Amino acid sequence: MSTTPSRRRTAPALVAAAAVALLALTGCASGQAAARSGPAGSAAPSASPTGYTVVAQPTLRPGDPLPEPTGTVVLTVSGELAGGKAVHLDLATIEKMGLVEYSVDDKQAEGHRVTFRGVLLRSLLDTVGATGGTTLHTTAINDYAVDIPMSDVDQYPVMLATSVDGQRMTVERYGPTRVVYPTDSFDLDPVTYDPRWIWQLKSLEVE
Ligand SMILES: Nc1nc2c(c(=O)[nH]1)N[C@H]1C(S)=C(S)[C@@H](COP(=O)(O)O)O[C@H]1N2
Ligand SMILES: [Mo]
Repeated sequence: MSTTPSRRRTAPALVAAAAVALLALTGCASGQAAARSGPAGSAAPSASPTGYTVVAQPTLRPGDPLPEPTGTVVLTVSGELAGGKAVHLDLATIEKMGLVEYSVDDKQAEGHRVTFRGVLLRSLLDTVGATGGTTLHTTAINDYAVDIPMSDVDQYPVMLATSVDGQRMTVERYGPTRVVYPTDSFDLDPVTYDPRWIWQLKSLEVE
C-alpha cells in the first residue's frame, strides 16, 4: 500500500509557478522566458500565478464523509481509496470540492477559446481519499480510455470541468464532465497531453 503524500508534492510546483509569475511581473527577462507566452494577440495567461482563479472555496474537504448522491451519478472513482470502496459522485458533490476556472483554446472539442469551471482533479482525489497511486485509468461514456499519470495532477492544475462558459455540458457538448489541461499557463506538448483531455468522463480508477 502506498503512503505517498502526493498532496505535498503540489506545493513546490505551485511555489515555482508563483516565482516565475512574479519574475514575469517584474519584467525579469529570464522570468519572461520561463513563462509560456502564447502567439501574439492571444489572451494573457490566467491572471493567477497558479494558472487558475478560485471561484468558490470547498465546503466538502478531505476527511469529510462523502454525501450519498441525490442527483445523477456522473462519475465513479475506484481503486486505491482510503475508504476501500468505490465512490459515486453527482455534480453537486463534485462542485462542493471547491471551484476554480481558467481559459484555454479548446481546439479539439468546442473549437475555440472557452472558460472552463470545475474542481481541481487533485482536490477531487484528496476529497475521495485517493492520496496515493501513480496512475489514473480513465474511461469515457463512449469507452474511450486513457491513463493520466498522477504526476500531472500534482504538477499542474488539471481540472475536472463541470461547466463551460457558464453552461452545463451535455453529453453532446462533451459533458457532463471533462478533463482539462491548463495549456495557457504551462507548456504542454499536444502530442502527449491532447489524448488526456478525456471528455464525457465516466470513471477514474486509481492505481
Ligand atoms: N470521450 C472521449 N474523449 C476523447 C477522445 C474520444 O474519442 N472520446 N479522443 C481523445 C484524443 S485521442 C484526443 S487527441 C483528443 C482530441 O480528439 P479529436 O482529435 O478526435 O478531437 O481528445 C481526447 N478525448
Ligand atoms: Mo488523439
